[in-house]
Amino acid sequence: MFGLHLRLRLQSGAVVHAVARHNVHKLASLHSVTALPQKKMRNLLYPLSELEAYLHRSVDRTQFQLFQPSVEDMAEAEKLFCSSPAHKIDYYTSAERMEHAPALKQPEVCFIGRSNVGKSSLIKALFSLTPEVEVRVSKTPGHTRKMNFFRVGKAFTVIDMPGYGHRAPKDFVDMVEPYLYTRKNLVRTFLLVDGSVGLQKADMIALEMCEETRSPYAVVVTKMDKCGVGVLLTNLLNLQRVVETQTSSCFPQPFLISSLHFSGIYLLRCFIAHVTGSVTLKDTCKS
Ligand SMILES: Nc1nc2c(ncn2[C@@H]2O[C@H](COP(=O)(O)OP(=O)(O)OP(=O)(O)O)[C@@H](O)[C@H]2O)c(=O)[nH]1
Ligand SMILES: [Mg+2]
Repeated sequence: MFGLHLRLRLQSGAVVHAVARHNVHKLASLHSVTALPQKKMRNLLYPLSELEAYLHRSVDRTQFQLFQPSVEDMAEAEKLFCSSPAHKIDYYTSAERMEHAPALKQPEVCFIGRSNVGKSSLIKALFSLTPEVEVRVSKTPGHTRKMNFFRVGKAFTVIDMPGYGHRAPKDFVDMVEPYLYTRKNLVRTFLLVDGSVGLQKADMIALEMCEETRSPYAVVVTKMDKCGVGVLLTNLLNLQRVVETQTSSCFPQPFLISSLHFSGIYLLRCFIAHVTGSVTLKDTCKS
């Protein structure tokens, strides 16, 4: 009933317009997700709340529920990810050094993480309602070698970063660190961690670097489709413990995603729209 009600409310506007395009993935938009059975829909929209069922009663759940906007709010946010003549989403430029970074005024969000963790795939999934925006992904680690800037109309900019770790560009530190420390309009950094392997040593170094910059960041747990619930929960709880005990600028709620199955993509779109000030949510904690 809830899904039907929502679908009716989504009948107008950019969401439906985007779905009508040929090469848009069938799960790219909320419109198609709300047509799914309730449980499947919840899995895709609020992946963390689904995992909660497996947690022991003694585990504190409050940090998993900090950001749980309504589906209507997610739909508002989703409109920002649909390109139109008045709101163009496009690849803007690439930079190898901070000095080459474009002088843009819009708020920025950037994605960092180990090579192959799924940064470019996540950005591709976020922009899946605008498939003409080309975001290159690859099986080979170290594929993204520059900072790639994508403009989302006049609302905000998304930056795909080169990875660190195996086969990463040697100058990752020269490129990304200065950006994180000095970029004035950077409103959120997303640190990606592979859900199937959990926090690695290189991730801990990145986490410390994010802490040092003192600017807000959030952790995104990727590839949740690749591992079983047991492994995912173990890695997630370990991450929670680290965030709780060793960080002060990290958003306490991790974002769980699968760029392959679109789990968590709608929620992350909404969080990005929220932190960049592009939408005013009615309620950040209502599901
Ligand atoms: N199963 C699964 N595979 C994924 C997911 N996200 C990314 N991948 C795969 O992981 C590989 C690396 O993805 P990329 O998005 O290119 O990774 P990256 O972090 O941008 O890598 P670099 O640019 O090398 O730093 C590709 O083969 C993707 O198809 C996911 O959610 N699930
Ligand atoms: Mg990449």
